[in-house]
Amino acid sequence: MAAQYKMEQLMRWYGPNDAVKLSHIAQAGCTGVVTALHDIPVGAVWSVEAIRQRIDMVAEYDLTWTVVESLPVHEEIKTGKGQCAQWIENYKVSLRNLGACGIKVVTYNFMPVLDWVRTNVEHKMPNGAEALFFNKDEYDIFDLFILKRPGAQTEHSPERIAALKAKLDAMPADELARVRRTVLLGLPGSDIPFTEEEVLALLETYKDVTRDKLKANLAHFLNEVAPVAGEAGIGMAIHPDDPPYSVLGLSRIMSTNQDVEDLMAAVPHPANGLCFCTGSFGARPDNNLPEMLKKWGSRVHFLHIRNTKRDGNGNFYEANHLEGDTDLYAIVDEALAIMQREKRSIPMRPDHGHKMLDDLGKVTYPGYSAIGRLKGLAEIRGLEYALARKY
Ligand code: DNO
Repeated sequence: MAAQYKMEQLMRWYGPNDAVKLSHIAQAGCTGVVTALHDIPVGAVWSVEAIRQRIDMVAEYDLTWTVVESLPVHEEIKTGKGQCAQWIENYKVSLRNLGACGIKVVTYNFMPVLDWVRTNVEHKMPNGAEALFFNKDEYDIFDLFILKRPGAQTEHSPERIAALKAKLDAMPADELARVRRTVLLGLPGSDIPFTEEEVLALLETYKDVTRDKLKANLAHFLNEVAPVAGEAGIGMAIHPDDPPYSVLGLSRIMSTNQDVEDLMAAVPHPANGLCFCTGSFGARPDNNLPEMLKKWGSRVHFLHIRNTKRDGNGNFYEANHLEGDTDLYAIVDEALAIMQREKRSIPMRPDHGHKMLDDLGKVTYPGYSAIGRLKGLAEIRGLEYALARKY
């Protein structure tokens, strides 16, 4: 006997410009892709026509598209300012259109200004493969001396600022340029980084948005859209903060178990759920991932599986899937238990992977080269195959 319900194996695809082709994803053994209409400006409606066109494109390779990542949330929804109400109405229309086309899960995040942040997307592993890295000192150097964010100086001791300044002075120009370029990337599906001016202008709009206010704005958004999603047959899946702590002096509100608890209490609608990203939640030592997955299992609409290795000083790199701080054996075991209990398959994608082998010379989205993700997928698949015998 083996488990009846297994994870649905998907891979992210950035669309027709992605160096990783649909044929590659099909050859990896996936049944579908996770994608988004990245060309549509944030906030604008996704039409049925545009959604159908993408579904048909993917279907040519016998792949499905049922999980969106992301339907982005406009910054004015996060700040609760400007055209907030209009952007929420647009979001509802997009959800109805997506539901009418058979989409089942919509992933989004509520991270202010920047999506994910790293300081190096080409960190050399001892074996020559490349990993994504977040270095706290380098990030603070960017914040203090490149972005020169107002208020940043007050967040550190004078000793730390002096030490960081000394580190900055000793840094080769190309390394500094790499940090700047990488932190400003922050936009999935785009290779056009922000400028410092853009970031500072956006930060201004968050000036009076306290942590409680940001949480209230998220709850307001979800109270509006979750019923619409529910009617459209869609589960909303919020992506945790990455990294799961404050960036640019801004609050982040989806980093811990308590944050999940607050969100579920504020919006009990069953369409309000999680994209359980083991890499993002796992970058914090105080998050117990197997316990969190167990607790929120019925609200997990989508799984991102990857691993990180922390050093205790706020630095982490993305480790091989089975080698970081998170116990993926326990995670996959728990996912199998949830799926059998609830009689459903949870969509899953191997999140990120090292850049390796023939991919090393290619231009790919950071974290999203083909071979590293295929390796991760194969390992997760093997783990699930073995564990499924228990059920
Ligand atoms: C990074 C991704 C994120 C994620 C968004 C979801 O690799 O996991 O960019 O797609 O935060 O909205």
